[in-house]
Amino acid sequence: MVNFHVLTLFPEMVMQGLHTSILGRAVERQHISIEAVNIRDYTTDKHGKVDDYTYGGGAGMLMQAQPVYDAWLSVAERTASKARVIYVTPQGQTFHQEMAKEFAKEEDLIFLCGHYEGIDERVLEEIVTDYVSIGDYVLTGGELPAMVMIDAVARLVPGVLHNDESAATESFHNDLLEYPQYSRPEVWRDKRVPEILLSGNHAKVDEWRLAQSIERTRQRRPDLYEKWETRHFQQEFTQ
Ligand code: 9D3
Repeated sequence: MVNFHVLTLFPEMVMQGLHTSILGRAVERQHISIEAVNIRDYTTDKHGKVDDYTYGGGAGMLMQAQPVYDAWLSVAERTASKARVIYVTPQGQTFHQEMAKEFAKEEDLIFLCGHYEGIDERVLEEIVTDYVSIGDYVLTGGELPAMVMIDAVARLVPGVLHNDESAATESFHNDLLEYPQYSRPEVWRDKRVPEILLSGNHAKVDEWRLAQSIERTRQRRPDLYEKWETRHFQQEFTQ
C-alpha cells in the first residue's frame, strides 16, 4: 500500500488523470490511495491569493510560503512525520526506474507541484526531502511530472498489476528493449510474420527474441546496450 498525496493548485487535473484504467482499479482495490490537496484552500489571504511578486525584482510571481506550508501540515498531521516530500521541479535530479523502486517502498509520498516562477525558498527548506525532474524539457507546471512519477511508482506496488502484466522480474534482460511482436493475420500487406514464431519451437523462439532485443537495443539505444553488455559479461565471469 502506498498513499499518494499531491499538493497542487489543480487538484481536478491530478484526480481525473490518475483514476482511469489500471490506477483506477488499484484505488478501488485499495492497493494505493490518491488524494489531491488544493493549496488554495489553505491560504489565509481573504481574496484566496497564493502568489506574490519576488523580492529583488524580476518577471513573474512566486507561490508564497504560507499556503504551501499549511497544505503540507494538513497532510503531515495524518501521516508519519518522516513522510518524504518530493518537490517536482526542473531543478531536480532526473527521475528513473531505480528511484521509482525506492519510492514504492514508502507508506506515504507527498508530491509538491509548483506553478508561476516557483515557490518561496524558505518553505522548500522546511519541508522538501527530494528535488525531482522528469527530464530536460520545459512544461507549464509540476502536475504532469507528479502524475508520471505516481504512475511509475504505483505499478510497482504489490497487487496493482495482474500476474500477466506484472512488472518484469529482475534479470539482465531488463537493460534491453523489447523484441518485436506480431498478432493475426499471418500475412498483412504482403508482410509475413517471422517463420520461427509459427514453428512451435519455444527454445528457438526465445533465442530469436533475445537476439532481436540485443540488436534493437544496439541500434536504437546504444547507451542502454553498453550498460547491458557490461552487466552481461560481468555475470558470465562471476561464479
Ligand atoms: C518560466 C519559468 N522558468 C524560468 C526560466 C522556469 C520554470 C519553472 C517551472 C520552467 C517550467 C516550470 C514548470 N515545470 C515544472 O514545474 C516541472 C518540470 C518541467 O518543466 N520539466 C521536467 N520536469 C519537471 S518537474 C516540474
